[in-house]
Amino acid sequence: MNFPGMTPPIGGAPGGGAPQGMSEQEQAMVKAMQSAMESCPVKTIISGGMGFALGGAFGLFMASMSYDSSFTPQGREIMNLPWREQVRHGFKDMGKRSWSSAKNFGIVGALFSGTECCIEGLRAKNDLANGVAAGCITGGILGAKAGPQAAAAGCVGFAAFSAAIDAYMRMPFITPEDAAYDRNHGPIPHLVGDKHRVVIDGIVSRPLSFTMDDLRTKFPQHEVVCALQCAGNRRHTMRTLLKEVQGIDWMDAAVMNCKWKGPRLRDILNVAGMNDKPLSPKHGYPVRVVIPGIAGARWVKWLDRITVQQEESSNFYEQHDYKALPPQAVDSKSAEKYWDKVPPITEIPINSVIAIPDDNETVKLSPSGTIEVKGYAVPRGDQGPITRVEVSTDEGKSWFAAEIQNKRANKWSWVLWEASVPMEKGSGKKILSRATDAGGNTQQEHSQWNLRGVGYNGYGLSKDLTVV
Ligand SMILES: Nc1nc2c(c(=O)[nH]1)N[C@H]1C(S)=C(S)[C@@H](COP(=O)(O)O)O[C@H]1N2
Ligand SMILES: [Mo]
Repeated sequence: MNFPGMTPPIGGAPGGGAPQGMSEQEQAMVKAMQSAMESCPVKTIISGGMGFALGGAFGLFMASMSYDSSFTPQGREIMNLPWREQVRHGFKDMGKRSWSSAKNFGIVGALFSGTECCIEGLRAKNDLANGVAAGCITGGILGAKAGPQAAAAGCVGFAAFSAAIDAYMRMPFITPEDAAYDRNHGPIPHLVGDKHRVVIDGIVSRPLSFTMDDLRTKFPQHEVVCALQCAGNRRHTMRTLLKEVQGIDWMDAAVMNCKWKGPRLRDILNVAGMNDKPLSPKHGYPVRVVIPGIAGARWVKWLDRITVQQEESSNFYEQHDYKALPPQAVDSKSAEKYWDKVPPITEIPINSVIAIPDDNETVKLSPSGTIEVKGYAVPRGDQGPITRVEVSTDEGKSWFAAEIQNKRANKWSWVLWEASVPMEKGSGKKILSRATDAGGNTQQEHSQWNLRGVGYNGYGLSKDLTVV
């Protein structure tokens, strides 16, 4: 596993252009972010680096409460944490340290989440406003006994507080750019946004050309949260579990779940933003195609031309790569006769991956004999959201339901999940995961081997574990 950034792939790409790897530090950061995903909001906040805003909100909250319980000293301690410093050093043990103070917020937390739940039911929708409203009500109730003014301040303070929690908690669901994989068949062009144009030609009545400004201002702008996944995601598992394949040795993280923004192709075109920021050169600046549910290879970056035509593109990556060849194609030579008989990959199949624990790790059983397992799952095409993730610690004989964490999940996005599952002590142990989506697609133990190692979606696997 590797998550949610990536493992630097080994080996070159056909057509040149090695993909960008993550530094060790970046990978550590990704791991750390993952542990920050753990559910306690306070823990998350403290690790969050919401910095000034959060400190302020927290201060307001604390000040508004005539709430002299044992958490006051901890509250002070929380406010004194050097946020940025902490973030830089990773969240993990900070999470532990703040856990005890987190527990002291039990009442507040219960009240808060109860309120949020109700509001969510009423609004039948989960967005930032719910958290804010719940925060306001919680803060108001807590402050009420100190009078109307305190109640109002409590409302504002706690609402800000919960907005900050929410915003931060969402980070892992949305992959930040610096944790996102990138894949380039050639060198990254460093284009000048103001000079760039996208041409529309082919069988159109009037060929057109648009500037980036046109794309942003002449068409309604749309946003979509969805997973972008390389068709070669998990190729490493296919190669090691089934048989050698050709292609970059992607581990489990050639995937990112981001927010994309821009005009619809239907409204003439395309996309200009990623996670509320302009695209970076490696992700296609100034404009790329965004096709939710479809393999990354089709998300053309540095887009400069859309040609409307009646036949498939003759582009190399459309015709001579990114196809799931039949198993009879065992090498480049025997593959030749299949390229024009097999359709290009569009949808990527449903998948799940175990991020924690990692292969070869030693894990300690909890007093009740369970271990914590975490990962991601992506639906097939547009058939999400993921409705079920199950985990097995006995080679697939029995399965335990994992908890899906993202209420914001949609039909194209990934979900992050976690499970607490019983496990026997010993070495050479493995854990499996399997996901099901709203379309009823589910993972099988293995997927069919193909020469290019695309679309691997056998059970999520963490192996060679030592359980103590
Ligand atoms: N112009 C161009 N677009 C491209 C590619 C490329 O090499 N050139 N690679 C494709 C592939 S194979 C993938 S998986 C995605 C990766 O997008 P990312 O680099 O933003 O992760 O971009 C696609 N778009
Ligand atoms: Mo890809």
